[in-house]
Amino acid sequence: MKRNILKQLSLLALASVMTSGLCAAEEQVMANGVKLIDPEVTGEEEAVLTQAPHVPPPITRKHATKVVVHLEVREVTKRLADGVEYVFWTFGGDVPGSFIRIREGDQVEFYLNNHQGNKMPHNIDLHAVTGPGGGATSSFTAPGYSSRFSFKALNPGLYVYHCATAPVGMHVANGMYGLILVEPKEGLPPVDREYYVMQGEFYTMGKYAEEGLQYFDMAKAVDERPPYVVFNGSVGALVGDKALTAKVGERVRLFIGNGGPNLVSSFHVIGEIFDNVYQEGGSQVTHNVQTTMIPAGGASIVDFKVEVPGTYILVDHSLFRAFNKGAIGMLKVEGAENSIVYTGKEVDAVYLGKAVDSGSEQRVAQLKEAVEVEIRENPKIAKLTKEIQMTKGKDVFMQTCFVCHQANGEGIPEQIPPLAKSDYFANMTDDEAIHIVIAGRSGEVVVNGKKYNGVMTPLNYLTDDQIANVLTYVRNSFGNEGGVISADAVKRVRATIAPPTTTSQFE
Ligand code: HEC
Ligand SMILES: [Cu+2]
Repeated sequence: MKRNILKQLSLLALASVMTSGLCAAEEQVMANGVKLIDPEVTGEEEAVLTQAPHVPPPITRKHATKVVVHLEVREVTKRLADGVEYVFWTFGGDVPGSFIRIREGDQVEFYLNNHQGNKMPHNIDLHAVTGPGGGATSSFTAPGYSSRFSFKALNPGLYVYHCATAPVGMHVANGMYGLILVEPKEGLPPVDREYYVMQGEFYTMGKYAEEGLQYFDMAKAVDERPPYVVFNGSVGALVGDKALTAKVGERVRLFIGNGGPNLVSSFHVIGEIFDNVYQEGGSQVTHNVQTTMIPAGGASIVDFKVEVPGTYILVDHSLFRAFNKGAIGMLKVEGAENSIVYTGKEVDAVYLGKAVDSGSEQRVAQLKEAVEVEIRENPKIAKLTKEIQMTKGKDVFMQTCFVCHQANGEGIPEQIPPLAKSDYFANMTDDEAIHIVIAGRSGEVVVNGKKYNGVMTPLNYLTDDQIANVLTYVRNSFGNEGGVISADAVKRVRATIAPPTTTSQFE
């Protein structure tokens, strides 16, 4: 690994010369001692990087400069959907990676920093780079190292960047992509709002919405069967209070990318028509477009004026991706009604929630809304919160406990003890109940006067929330009466139990 790095480093100067013909504004010394200076470039600045959906401010300067970019690779565990976590590999800590904005003719001095806490080497291929690998050959970086290379932004446009370390598809599937905008010399026409939206698929071992930490599934990736297709790295990243916003009369520009790694996006905003589309992120502008195609590893710039207030829904118009896999976002437009352009009621979040979610998710969403209504000093809150736990806990029960303890907790005579009206369960402390789920149980047990002698396997792969919810469900179902068990209690008990030798249900 280290040797490889050194080799890459020694190739750096050479690679950057090959990349751009002329190199960074500062003197670039070639192997033969000749110094190269880009006569077009004056000054130097640090690039402003932003996380989606934010975009760095438009470039106002009228000359090319040297732009220094420091981009840090982080491997982070984050939310993919409610109750679902994933280990994302990121450029800048989030999916998609930080938005980079430069100007045509700029000299970019690029530092790729691979955080020391990471496990994998990474590199970067920027489609805005002219040169071998788009920078990938010069930026292969081990954890705890930093690589530098330089390039000149020859072509204006909106470009994808991504990791190109083998297995490339996997690095991209884990979230290693972002956008770099090379503004044309004359700049882009001014608009009121600019946003950054990037689509990508996630290939998880579990089905869509299956709770817990999810691992990458190579077979599904090869078959191009993603459980998730999302905007900005997670289900709901642009929904509700995270929706994009605008005011009536404003012009909105979206920089849209598609990280893939496999699917082509049919990007559409329900209820809007794109006035201008820079197809595939290039310089050709078409007008009056309903749906624009964004290839994997491609991008598009669209802008449109918002004339009517309401909620506009961003989708991949391959609609099962939108309604069943997460490819949905929102643009909320506030302002005065314009009944000449449109009269009638708007699509609202609740309606959409019904289309998106499963039955129990709907119920949870409704209850959460009710909690918000009651939140002002009302004793009903505790009851509603308990109901949320029970609704979620039922899902866990039907996925996990039900095969043995049966749908109504009645158990199986002589084999599996009942949970319904179990005196044993009723007399058990919450901590003991938690302990059984995490660590399992075997040996003789007497429940309601009957002896059982079986094995309950440890269910330690369930999350703290899942265990808290399922036990709360069992405590208050099948004729049982009991209280609420919190995720904190589970966490506390889990800490007292020695970690299992196998940690995942996939082993
Ligand atoms: C693989 C089958 C299996 C699964 C899955 C399973 N259990 Fe059990 N469970 C058993 C067996 C068998 C026993 C009795 C163990 C013994 O004899 O010591 C038991 C005992 C119990 C007991 C104590 C005895 C009683 O009836 O009160 C509780 C509480 C319990 N399980 C809860 C759960 C919960 C909650 C889940 C789901 C999160 C679950 N179990 C999943 C098989 C299972
Ligand atoms: Cu990588």
